[in-house]
Amino acid sequence: MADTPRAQWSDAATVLFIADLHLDPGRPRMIDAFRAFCAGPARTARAVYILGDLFEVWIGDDDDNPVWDRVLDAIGALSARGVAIHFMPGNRDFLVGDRLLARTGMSRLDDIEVIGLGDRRTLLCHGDTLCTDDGAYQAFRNQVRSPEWQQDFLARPLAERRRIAAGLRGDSGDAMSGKSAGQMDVNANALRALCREQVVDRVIHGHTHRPGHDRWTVDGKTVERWVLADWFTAGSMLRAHGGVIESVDLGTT
Ligand code: LP5
Ligand code: MN
Repeated sequence: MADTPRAQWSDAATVLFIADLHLDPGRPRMIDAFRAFCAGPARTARAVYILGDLFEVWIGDDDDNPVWDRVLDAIGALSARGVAIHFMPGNRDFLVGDRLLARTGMSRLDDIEVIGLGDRRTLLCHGDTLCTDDGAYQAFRNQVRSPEWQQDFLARPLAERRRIAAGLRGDSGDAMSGKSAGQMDVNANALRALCREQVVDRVIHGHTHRPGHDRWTVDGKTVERWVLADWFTAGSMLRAHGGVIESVDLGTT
């Protein structure tokens, strides 16, 4: 028997989904694009779901880079207007903590969430856990998601955390150049197993940076999948409204 979804949105509500923005102090135009999203289309929504990698790297809520104020203030202003903003951690920003959530008014999602969109049970995840052919990444993930490791990392000075994160980005880039595209994509069996376990008719995820919309057969039933686009060259979102989901290109500012 399927669990009751944590949230249920009627077809009359507008619900938005974004992921993989990779906001970075070195890419101010995308920070502007995100602020424009918060001050524009997001205001028309009842809820916004951020499905991971909002930040290029998040090294702790005490990061004092003033650029983050521009991002966090925009989110705070949106939630102050009554839009429910949900944050799911990705592989770049799993260190987002309670301080940032309190400041912005966002609520934290689990790594796997099922919501009701109209009469469709919709599973939300970042997407990295479905990349089961990437054993090196999954081992890395297990390590950095352990509370002990996180406590140790967060206790280090900011400058040292910045250096470690930059080193990991380099190591990850080197590792990825030795992996095939298929190995870094979602594993079909993992996706089907999750759909079966969670009894869903729809999946929305990001992480792979391969936006698309396709259909899967799971035990004879059709499951619809949407993969969110990244924000490397332009903003992008999925909008659910009136029983329909559409992909919307937000452009740049
Ligand atoms: O992010 P993306 O899409 O480029 O690549 C991911 C996987 N890489 C990662 C690593 C991050 O990019 C590194 C930055 C994270 C910063 C987090 C905040 C700071 C905390 C510091 C944490 C130590 O997620 C990549 C996948 C790819 O997606 C596709 O799915 O392939 O995975 C890797 O490249 C991982 C490597 O295969 C193995 C790890 C290399 C690093 C080894 C150092 C081990 C040190 C352990 C520290 C405790
Ligand atoms: Mn990711």
